[in-house]
Amino acid sequence: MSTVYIGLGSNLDNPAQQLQGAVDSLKSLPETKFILASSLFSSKPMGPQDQPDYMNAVVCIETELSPLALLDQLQAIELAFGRVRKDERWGARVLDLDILLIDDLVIENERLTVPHYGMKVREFVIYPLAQINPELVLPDGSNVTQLQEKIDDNGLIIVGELR
Ligand code: ROI
Repeated sequence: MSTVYIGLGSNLDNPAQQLQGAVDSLKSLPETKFILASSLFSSKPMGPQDQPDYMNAVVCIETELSPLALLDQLQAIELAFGRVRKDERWGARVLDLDILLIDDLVIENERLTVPHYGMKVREFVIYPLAQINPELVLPDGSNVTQLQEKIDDNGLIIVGELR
């Protein structure tokens, strides 16, 4: 059994509804127990600014799925919920599900990098993570609450709760 943290993000097609739909799907993953979800956070886009604000959240699950089997499941959920019509926006995903952490594992292969690249400097990952587990320590020994204290919130706000 592995404890896994997953980052959720959306900025298109009713982002709050996308994230709730994703949580509903995560709750019915095989061989998996849903542990808890952070609040729903609104965040300013990282990267190109000519796009809508994001909704972000982090969830914790316990799973018997292997890392790549879990990745397959998450990519299937992204496809089912996330895709917009090709003529609207090429390749745009309205739902991103990122594996952030799997126990203390460090994984670097073609399909999957864990811990998630860049998570330590993204307020929309670290704040929700610190909310659901302030004691959490990353494989490199850094504590999530200490990371949070170092990162500007960049206007991040709690706008609701996930069911
Ligand atoms: N910015 C925010 N605030 N939230 C995201 O989930 C997010 N995802 C992305 C990029 C484009 C990096 N910016 C983001 O993929």
